[in-house]
Order: sequence, then structure tokens, then C-alpha cells
Amino acid sequence: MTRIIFFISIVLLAGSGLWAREPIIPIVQGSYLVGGTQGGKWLKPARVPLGASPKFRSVRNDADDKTIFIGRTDEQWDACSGNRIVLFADRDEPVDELPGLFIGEMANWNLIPRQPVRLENGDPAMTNAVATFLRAKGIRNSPTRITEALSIDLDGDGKAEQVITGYYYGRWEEFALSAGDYSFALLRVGSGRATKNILLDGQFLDERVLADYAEHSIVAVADMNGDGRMEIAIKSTHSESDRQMLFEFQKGKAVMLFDESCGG
Ligand SMILES: [Ca+2]
Ligand SMILES: [Ca+2]
Repeated sequence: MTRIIFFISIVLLAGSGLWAREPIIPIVQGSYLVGGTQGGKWLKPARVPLGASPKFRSVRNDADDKTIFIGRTDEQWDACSGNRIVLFADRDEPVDELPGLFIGEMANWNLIPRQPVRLENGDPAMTNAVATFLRAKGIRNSPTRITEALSIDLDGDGKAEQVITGYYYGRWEEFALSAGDYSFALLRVGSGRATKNILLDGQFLDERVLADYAEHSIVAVADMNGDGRMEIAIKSTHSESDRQMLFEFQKGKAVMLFDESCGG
């Protein structure tokens, strides 16, 4: 018995020691430190120490960009005192034009195990599917506007999922939205009549309200924790701010991992 307990203790000690040695790898989306990953687990931003990685790799689907950027962590903007901001010292482009998703350079797995295929926005079947989805959300008389659509096998089961974003704002007054305005980031899972709509984030207006608009777009689709499944990085752009969200797709469900925004 003593021997068994001794053996279990050794296994537990070895296991925890192994886990502790895994590096903490920060994840930056837009300009926010949205969180991190350690040994495949997700870490909230507060658990990612300063200087966990001074160097970041750009994660993008449209180019094989291996550039390493030097990030200065914990810069704070006056308007975003609740966020931890990472600025990239060797980039002089405005923040809005940065590719959008970055990971600490210690991430040593294939970040893009499967390459997303960009779908034609005007595809009639997809437009019909989105129009049906919008009707279910109470949007009946607005044009169906798709801005981006990707086909990608997120979980590696051999079947592709679709990630679609779109928005329509009839007119933009000073912080007033109209009935029929909408914006969405949608995940479609399955095929044919069995296709399931999973709303990642969105707003659908059935009356005039005083609120800010949100234009959803896809930042990137990538495996950010090295488990072979790909996560979805979405942002919504508002009149004076942005919001960055990262979702995991697991067992047919989308789980929001990180959600950082500032102002608006
Ligand atoms: Ca799949
Ligand atoms: Ca993953």
C-alpha cells in the first residue's frame, strides 16, 4: 500500500512538474492582451505575466507571415485602463491596420493546420441561408449583406464548417440605430438541411434605439493552443472602439474564450 501511494505521489509530482515547466504563451488580438495558453490550457489575461514573451508571431490566414514583432506589454491607454495593451515597437502602421492576431513566439505548433477557403459573398445558397437566419432574428425587410465567409474544418473531423460575418445599417445617426439594422458573426455547422446556425456575436434591431453600431469581421482562424482544433478570432468595430473575441469550437458548440473591449 505504502509503495502504491509512493508511486502515485511520484506520478503526481512528475505531472505537476511537467505542467509547471510549460511556457506561458501570450495571445494578443488587436492591441489587447486577450489571454494566453499554457500546455494547451487557456489563461485569462491577468494570469499572463508581464514579459511572458517579448516577441510575437503574426497569425494570419491570408499570408505566410513569419515576421516576429517586438511587443511592449502593459502599455495602458487612458481610455482603456481596464485592459492590458500590447504595442508593437517595430511597426509604424496605425493600430487598425495591423493584421490583428499575434501569439508569443514560443508557440511551436502548426498555427494554421488547415487553410480556410474564402467563399464568394454572393453565393446564392449562402445568401439564402443567411436571409433565413436573419428572418429568425426578426430582420425581414433589410438587404442581406455578407461581408466575409470562410469554409474551414475547425475540429479536424473531415467536415468543413462555415464562418460568416455581415452587417447592414440603414443610416447612421449620432448613436441611433434603426429597425432592421443588424450585424453578426455566425458559425454554420453541418450540411444540407441539418446545418445548424450558431451565433457567435451580433445585434439585431426591431426598433430605433440609441446605441453604437458594431461591424463584425473575421480576424483569423487558427489553432491558438496547439490541440489541433482551430479557434475563431472575431472583432466588432464600433464608432470609437473595438471589441476582440476568441471562440473555441468543441463538441458542436462554440465557447467564448476571450472577450476584450475598450470604451464604447
Ligand atoms: Ca469540422
Ligand atoms: Ca485549438
